[in-house]
Amino acid sequence: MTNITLYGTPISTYVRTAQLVLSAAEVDYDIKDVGIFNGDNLTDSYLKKHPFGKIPTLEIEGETLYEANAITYFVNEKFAQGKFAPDDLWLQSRMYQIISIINNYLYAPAVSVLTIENLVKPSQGKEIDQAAVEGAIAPSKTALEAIETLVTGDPCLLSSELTIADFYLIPIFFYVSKTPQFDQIMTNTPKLKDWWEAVRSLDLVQEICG
Ligand SMILES: N[C@@H](CCC(=O)N[C@@H](CS)C(=O)NCC(=O)O)C(=O)O
Repeated sequence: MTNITLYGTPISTYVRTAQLVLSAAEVDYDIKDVGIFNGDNLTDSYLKKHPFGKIPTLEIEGETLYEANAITYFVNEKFAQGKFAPDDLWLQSRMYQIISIINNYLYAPAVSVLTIENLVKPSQGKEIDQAAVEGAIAPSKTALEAIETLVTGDPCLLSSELTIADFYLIPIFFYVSKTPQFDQIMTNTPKLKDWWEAVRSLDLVQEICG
């Protein structure tokens, strides 16, 4: 038992983002499973922690912290001396820009549609909504191409070191790279292709996503 608890199911990309920063910062924590397909996230007790019923939520120092953005910021500052955010103002701003693109433009088509339709629904015995899949290709491609223009690092997104932006994008790539539309949405993103080849086999990535 530790005094840090992460609520959420480890299949969630946002939970994995939190796990990546916690592990990279070598923080011991417990994970309490809160499922999203069985309604755990909408129970009264969980809604008291997170009024929007999303995962993850972190309990630490007697406080409850939700939103991956807040969790990754806190963990990075508290336990890693800020090393997972670039010092340079422009690179740090680019990091937040990539995170914002992921949250606002990539997650919905790439995770809520391509991942759920191709990888989750068949495992639940449900039919794939092909129209939804077709409709998610262009917005996924647009978001990835926008991120591509911001990649200045090697082998990581912004430098030679992992940042919180990598921790957001890795769990999404872990799923979307397994979908039949991956090649199609990645036609114009050679830097992201190289990035994914470099980071996918890192021990940290295998530990959390593998
Ligand atoms: N803005 C939230 C988003 C978190 C989020 O969307 N989590 C997904 C799982 S990856 C979830 O809780 N889905 C459940 C639902 O929407 O009912 C954050 O940054 O933490």
